[in-house]
Amino acid sequence: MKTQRLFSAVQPSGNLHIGNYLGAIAQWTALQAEYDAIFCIADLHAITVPQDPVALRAKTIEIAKIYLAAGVDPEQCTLFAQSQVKEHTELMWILNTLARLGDLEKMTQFKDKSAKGEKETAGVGLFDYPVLMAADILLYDTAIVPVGEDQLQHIELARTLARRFNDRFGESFVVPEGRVTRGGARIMGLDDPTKKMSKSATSEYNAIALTDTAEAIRKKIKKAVTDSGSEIVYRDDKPALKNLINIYSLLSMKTPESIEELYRGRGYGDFKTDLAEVVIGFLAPFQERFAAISDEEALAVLEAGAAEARILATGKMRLVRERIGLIG
Ligand code: ATP
Ligand code: LTN
Repeated sequence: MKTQRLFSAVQPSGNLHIGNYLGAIAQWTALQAEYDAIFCIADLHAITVPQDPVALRAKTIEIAKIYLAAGVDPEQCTLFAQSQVKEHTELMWILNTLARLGDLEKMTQFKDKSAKGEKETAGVGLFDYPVLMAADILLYDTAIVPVGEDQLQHIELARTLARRFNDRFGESFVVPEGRVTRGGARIMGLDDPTKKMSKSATSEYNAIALTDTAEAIRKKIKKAVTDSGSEIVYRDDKPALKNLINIYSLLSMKTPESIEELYRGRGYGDFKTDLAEVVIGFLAPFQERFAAISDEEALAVLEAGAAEARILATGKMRLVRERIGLIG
């Protein structure tokens, strides 16, 4: 009997990359047997920046297929798109009345994404984004939220809002905890090891997408920046190499030390050639499964998942409305 709830989501805002996989999705598949897991495609979060309607719909279905191909198992968990369950936005409004401007102004993601010094033109949705994320989490009495490190600040806000609501209206929400993996929590960009690998990076050489061809992967790894020197060492003062060894290690199950050992006396060339093959070999079975799932199949999984989620969400909102004194 699974007793604790797990919730997580990814936005359908670009191509999912190995950072998303190693930071978030790999944890999901490892934990779904142990927790009562709900996985969501955060399409309402994606529209906080402009999206083409046709592309957004296609991307949402693609992400569902990626989840399934990566091993998210609808027999063991619930999977749906955020916009299919209207209670997410309803709870967001209520949490908005508890969130403070000061809470949101601290958020690094907002500061990064609203072009610097251009607060006047940044969207309100982008600013309010963490409150919608808090609603996603709190709606389902979530205990743990497996994510990459960049999302911990948002989870902290969900914790604050849960406590604020509970203090004011009585125990209503579980205070959730973020969970990051060792090693995979922050995969850095291949073109710039000082910034995290990101879906919305401008350079195509920043990230390896889960759906990249073998040829594209070889090219990206060849072009990946490296540090000065020529030895293959896993050290903080060699951030580019450390990131590449980290990816090698996580995808091959070899420790960073054994990788250092393997390439002792050999240069970056050999290391990069092998790393490309490790990534390609890891992604091949995933890509095969991905290609075998139809859009219709993915949509059916989402519809069934949404039906399950709606039952939980309507129950929770009934309690929330009553606590606040709303008559609706
Ligand atoms: P963007 O950079 O466009 O905001 P993203 O690549 O960060 O997009 P999200 O949808 O924001 O993607 O993140 C989905 C999940 O993947 C989150 O749990 C996030 O923490 C995790 N994640 C994102 N980038 C990385 C990364 N470079 N390393 C590890 N985990 C990551
Ligand atoms: N904001 C998250 C995606 C997201 C999420 C959530 C993650 C939306 N709702 C709830 C965990 C729990 C991101 O990765 N950009």
